[in-house]
Amino acid sequence: AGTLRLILGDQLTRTLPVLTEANRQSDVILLAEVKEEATYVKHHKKKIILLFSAMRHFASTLRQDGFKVHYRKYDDYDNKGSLLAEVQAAKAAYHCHSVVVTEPGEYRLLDAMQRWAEQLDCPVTLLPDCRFLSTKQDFRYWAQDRKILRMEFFYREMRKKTGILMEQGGPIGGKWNFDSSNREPMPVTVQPPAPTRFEPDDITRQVIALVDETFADHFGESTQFHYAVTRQQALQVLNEFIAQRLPDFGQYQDAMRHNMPWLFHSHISFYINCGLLTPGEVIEQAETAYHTGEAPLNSVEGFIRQILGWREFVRGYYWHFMPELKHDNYFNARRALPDFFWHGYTNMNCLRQCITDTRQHAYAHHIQRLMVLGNFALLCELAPEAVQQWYLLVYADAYEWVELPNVAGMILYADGGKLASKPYISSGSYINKMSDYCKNCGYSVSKKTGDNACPFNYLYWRFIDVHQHVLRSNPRMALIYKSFERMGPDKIAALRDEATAFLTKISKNEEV
Ligand code: DLZ
Repeated sequence: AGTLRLILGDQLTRTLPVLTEANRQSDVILLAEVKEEATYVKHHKKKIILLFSAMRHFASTLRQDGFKVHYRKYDDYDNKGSLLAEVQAAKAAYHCHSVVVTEPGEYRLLDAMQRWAEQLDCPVTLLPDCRFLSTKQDFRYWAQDRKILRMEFFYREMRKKTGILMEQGGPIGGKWNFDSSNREPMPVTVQPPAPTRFEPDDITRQVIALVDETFADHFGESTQFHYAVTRQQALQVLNEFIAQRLPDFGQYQDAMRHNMPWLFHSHISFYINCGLLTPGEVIEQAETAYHTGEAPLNSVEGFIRQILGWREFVRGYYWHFMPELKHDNYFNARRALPDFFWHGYTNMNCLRQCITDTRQHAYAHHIQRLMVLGNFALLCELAPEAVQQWYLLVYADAYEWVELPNVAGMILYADGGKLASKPYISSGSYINKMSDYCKNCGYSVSKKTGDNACPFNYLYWRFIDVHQHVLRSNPRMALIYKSFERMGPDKIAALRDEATAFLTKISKNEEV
């Protein structure tokens, strides 16, 4: 009898110690598709297809390499429905004397696993997740004496510690951050290359049929599934991104275009977050592209910052502030999610575009998530827990460790500014500058009030008005409050009335 080694659906990485330390003769590797994980929120159909198919492919490569694998399909007649029950059954079937698992990415599951040793009546070892370039402890140590936690400073420490994009002790190019060159709208003449696509093989087709049958009531479309489901395919996505899109990624990373979800983004968060790619190899390839002259520094630095800075930072922040983070609600926001967050039918073209992309692909890029959908959620004071759940289930790259800090901290400012230096709100003019959505919208982005005025305009000024007692003292809001003062009380009252009428409409799920 050996050790039972559990691999979760987002831990599909060969270099994890749970596998490198395994004894191929005596140990058993368990992967299990279970109801508990697939339905604790009603994940997007494509998210389930991606994970189940990637899990099945991963299991088959393990078998080819001589591991003893116990794989539980969702529709196996005696599937037990939970990870604990599957571990229990496999442990008994193979007479294992101990269980080893890589620590999970979510607090909920880690909390449950703390009780497993007692429930299983055997030693349960949690191994660290080495797919991050810093540890939870590193973050705690960095955070302990700081009043404010800003990604930018954490990121600089990471650059110094790893030597990535560094020369002679300083940042390559003389600056840590090149975002001032990374905010270009995308001219209509620019045509981004098509994303890398894979035709579903037999395994994926079986999973699609399973998901269509079993998760019909889950969010999103299962049609036209073309994501990578193996490490080899994920590497191809990475290589094609580096060669074809990274050079332009920087300047257009905040741009949005009607009916064009993919643009110059990498589309690899799916694969990094489920383990098919490691953050280290992705960063290395991007850095190499800079040194060989294939991509400019503003693109490479901006891309690497997302992984070496932001991804590491939010993960540290998550574990530092859980479980309280989940219940933070700085603005006391209570409104339910309007129904159109699920179906996408609204006359506001920007929201319609972003929700349609999300439904179709389980993907939207960061500015769609932050400055269209998130901006709207914050301005309308949608309840944080409902918004968090939405983001967690609709995106195929979302696990709570990455979703919650982004939503509670960055999008909703629900943590009162522990993560962001100001609420990320904007009127319609920002969306108009960065996209062609407004040109195709029935609302008029240039109108602040009156018939057809863009709701983002009056919602924005209402928010500035209603929350002035807490926001006015923020130096980053000073300019906005100067403009606000210049408006005068009549105009402010008119904006507030229109906003209130709009909020009443969405509370009643009337068409907007
Ligand atoms: C997201 C997900 C889904 C949909 N299904 C499974 C599953 O059936 N089996 C499994 O091991 N993992 C699944 N996952 C990923 C887990 O939810 C994830 O490991 C935890 O949320 C921790 O990040």
